Amino acid sequence: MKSKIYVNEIGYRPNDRKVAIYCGKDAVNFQILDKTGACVLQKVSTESRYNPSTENYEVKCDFSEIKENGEYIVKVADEVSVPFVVGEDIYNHSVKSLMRFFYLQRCGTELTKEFAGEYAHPSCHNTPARIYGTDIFREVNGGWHDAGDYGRYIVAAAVTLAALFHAIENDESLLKVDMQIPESGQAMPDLLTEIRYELEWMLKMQDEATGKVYHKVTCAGFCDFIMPEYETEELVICPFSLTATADFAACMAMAVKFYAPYDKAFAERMAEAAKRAYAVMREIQVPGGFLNPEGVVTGTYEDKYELDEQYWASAEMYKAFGDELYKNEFENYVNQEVMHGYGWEDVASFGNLAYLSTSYPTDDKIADKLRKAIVDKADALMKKYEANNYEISFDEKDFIWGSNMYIAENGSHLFDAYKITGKDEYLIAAREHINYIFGKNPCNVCFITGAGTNQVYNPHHRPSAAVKKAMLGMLIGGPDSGLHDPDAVRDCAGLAPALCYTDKLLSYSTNEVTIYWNSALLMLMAQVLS
Ligand code: G3I
Ligand code: 9MR
Ligand code: ZN
Repeated sequence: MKSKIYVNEIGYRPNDRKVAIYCGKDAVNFQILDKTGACVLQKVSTESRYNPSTENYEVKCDFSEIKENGEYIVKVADEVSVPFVVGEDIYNHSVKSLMRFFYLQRCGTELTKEFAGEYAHPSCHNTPARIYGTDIFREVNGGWHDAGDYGRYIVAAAVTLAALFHAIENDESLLKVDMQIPESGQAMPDLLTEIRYELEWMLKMQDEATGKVYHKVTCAGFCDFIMPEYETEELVICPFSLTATADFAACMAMAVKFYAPYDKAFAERMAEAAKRAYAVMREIQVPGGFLNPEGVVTGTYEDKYELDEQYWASAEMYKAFGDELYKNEFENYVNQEVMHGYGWEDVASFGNLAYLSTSYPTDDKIADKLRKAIVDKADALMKKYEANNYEISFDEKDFIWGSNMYIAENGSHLFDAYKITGKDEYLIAAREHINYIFGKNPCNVCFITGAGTNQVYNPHHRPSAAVKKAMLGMLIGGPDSGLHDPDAVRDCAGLAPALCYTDKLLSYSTNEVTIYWNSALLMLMAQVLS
């Protein structure tokens, strides 16, 4: 539905802030109508303000006083918003579908109709994989397909699981969600069962002899829009990388405590794997980091800055095992320039959380320094948030590939500051990032497939394309002003940064999905909605 009024298309919880954005040059009178068409609130918007990200003027229509459950629309003159709901449980369905996505991405196993519906498929990618440049083959079946493609990448896997673990830490009720997976009903909560599916694959990607971890397993190139069992080219395991090995160590260390109560032997295997990876990660020094070897053209997750991964690993190792060595190494990394973030590329923020939450002794000065850096970062984000009409901590330069993940990530940074300072303003700002993703954005679309009124219909996701129906519960990448694919160039050239989004199957730079975008959103939702 074309409209100039943008709202969270799912809705708002009764006591949350509620703002709609109207696109126009002047302040307006706006009304909130209930389901019967009766006007339940009439107000004047804020003054209009120019927005460099949209190259347009917008005003805010704040209707936070509406707290009664029900269905509503916002009306400005003849223009109406899509209908939305006010209710306490509005996010339950989305959370469940965001979680079920991981099951539907399972590789190396049959997905049956009963659990996967139209996305059912026989087992895939289960031939032995060639270790690049050798005649050695290795069984690395399992795990989740990374994204719209069928590759499996350690860096992406590790940050996905880290975010999911933080989601659980912040909202234990996620462990009670019936994900409707084949294992549902067993003693282990569904989400932990699903995460274990990825962990078991990651363990297979560690070399027994050295403890080093292979960067990824994919075919040499990307396949067409086919179901996974039809991608039958040889699988190639790419060389070890420092980022993969460090992230692997961090992730395995984190996982231990979640599984120890259910399966001690599995937890011990992971502890051992983490220690072995950590011990050798620094030996894998390749100038410039991992790059695709000759002949392989799939995703690289290339990353020139590898210190943040080591920083994160040392913090998780200390938190999990308490050895002085890990503490000393972390405290050494603190004095160096590391990249903070919760994305695949910059991971140091995970390290901060680990150090600040360990039950082993920490250095007060270092802990204070970390807390100050977290609050400073959030304050910088707050400035952007206040300046942005859509109430996201972005300026016009921030709309890059996977912008929706950075939206979620920034929300988590704001939440971190809330936890440290207790100041509600950070929490309120963090929640606005969720409203943006669910439809309060200038693209006028709910960025989670299958949710809202203005939906994403053509995600760059092979099973969705093969079945000709968008799978539910996938956070798509969102606007990317870099115009990194031909469809984005064709549809978005000349558009303002925040509008560089196109719902085209071939627009992988704006309309793809990934496991770590879903997990970033789940982490934020668990933090600020529970
Ligand atoms: O970090 C720079 C930033 O400093 C700069 O201002 C900005 C300007 O464009 O670029 C930033 O780098 C971008 C980087 O993502 C940041 O995350 C690159 O331009 C952009 O090309 C890069 O995109 C990555 C893409 O792979 C291409 O490498 C995405 O983040 C990443 O999510 C994506 O991952 C792919 C996998 O390789 C394969 N599977 C699908 C998956 C999703 O598209
Ligand atoms: O489908 C691929 C997607 O998962 C990647 O993120 C993207 C960038 O690496 O590449 C996509 O594959 C395209 C390839 O790069 C160029 N030819 C068309 C492919 C499918 O759109
Ligand atoms: Zn597969």
